[in-house]
Amino acid sequence: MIDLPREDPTLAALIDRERERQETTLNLIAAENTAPAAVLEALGSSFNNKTAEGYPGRRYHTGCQVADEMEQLAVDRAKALFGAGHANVQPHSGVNANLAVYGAVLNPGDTLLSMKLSHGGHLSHGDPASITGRVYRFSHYGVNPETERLDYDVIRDMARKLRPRMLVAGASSYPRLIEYDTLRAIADEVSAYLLVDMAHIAGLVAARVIPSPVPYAHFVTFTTYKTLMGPHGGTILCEPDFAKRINRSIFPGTQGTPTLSLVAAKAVCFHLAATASFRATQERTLKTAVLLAAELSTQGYRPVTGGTDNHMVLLDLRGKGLKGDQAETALEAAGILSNRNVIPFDPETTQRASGLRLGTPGICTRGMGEGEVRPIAGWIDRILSKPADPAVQLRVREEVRALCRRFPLRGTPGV
Ligand code: DSN
Repeated sequence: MIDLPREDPTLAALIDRERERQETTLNLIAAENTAPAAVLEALGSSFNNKTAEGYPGRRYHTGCQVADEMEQLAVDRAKALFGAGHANVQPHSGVNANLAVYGAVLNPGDTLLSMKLSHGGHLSHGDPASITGRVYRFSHYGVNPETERLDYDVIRDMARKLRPRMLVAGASSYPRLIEYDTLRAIADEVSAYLLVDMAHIAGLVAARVIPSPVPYAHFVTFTTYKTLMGPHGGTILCEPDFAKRINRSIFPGTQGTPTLSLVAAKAVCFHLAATASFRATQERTLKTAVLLAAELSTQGYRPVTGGTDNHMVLLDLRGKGLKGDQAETALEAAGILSNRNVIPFDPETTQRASGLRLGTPGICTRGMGEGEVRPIAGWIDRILSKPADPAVQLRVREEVRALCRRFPLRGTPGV
């Protein structure tokens, strides 16, 4: 940074401290990642200065020739990356993307069927605390109490009874694959649309290391900053027949001018996600998550569903006599970042939670792999075995720092 320290030293110092925090801690927050420097450069580019309501070739401002070319590039790259018929790259966020899909084909008061937040779903899938839950009438399916996995027979029965206009799938704390073909068959049987929100797994899908919902869903939404390693923003993919309705639902339906610097950063992100090195990172992300679940299992922690098929591990801490908030705090003191999370049928509140969600995208992006996961699992166990012991936390903190020095972050500019 050149100008910021001079123009605004207070803010520059905060950026520097945040970079230092990220550099010296192990990020196991499943919803986070580190964007490459190229993505951040696009985010901080001249496109920030351009207002461009509308879409390429149909803007409400002049001077949009370059912006049009850039947005079209982002759209084409998103379509090619995921094999989609249409892409809208303007959503400011994943929630905006979901809102726009609902608004494109539903009326307020319509019935939808989605996964319960407490079983792994997302706020924007109709939770009462979200505007989505106030505008539409959502019912929710959960996981089977024995297997802790989706029970497609139950979902089918619910769909037959409810006749929802839309079936919503996708989750933020479900560590298993979702059967998109089965869900599409259920949706077709009851004449519902199928929306899959693949925010958490978009990078794994882009790298083709897990199955894609794109061939099965009418609509697919995702954020670009999680496994996909891009900027904070959303994208909608859909069949070409819905393109006009989706575009209108974003602008002017729910957003004004797109944040063009964000669109540019998404274009970079889609470009990088098509490379061999991105694919290698996603493969490592998957393998290390499976290993993390296995290592922690060996140490007596119970992964919900017994393991993982994706980048996250959801631990049930009840067998260890721990709550999620205690575990999260103790680990953070040692420089290991995670988050408390409710588990299916959790007796605790979301503030306490019986679970801890861990993810491997952050550590794999900085180059760590299976060799590093074993000691990390050991540190987690050492901390959680004595969660109130600052001496243990201090010792592990030093080991975490040493590991972080061996795998420096790339792409987080400091002062
Ligand atoms: N959806 C939230 C999460 O999974 O943590 C934020 O990305």
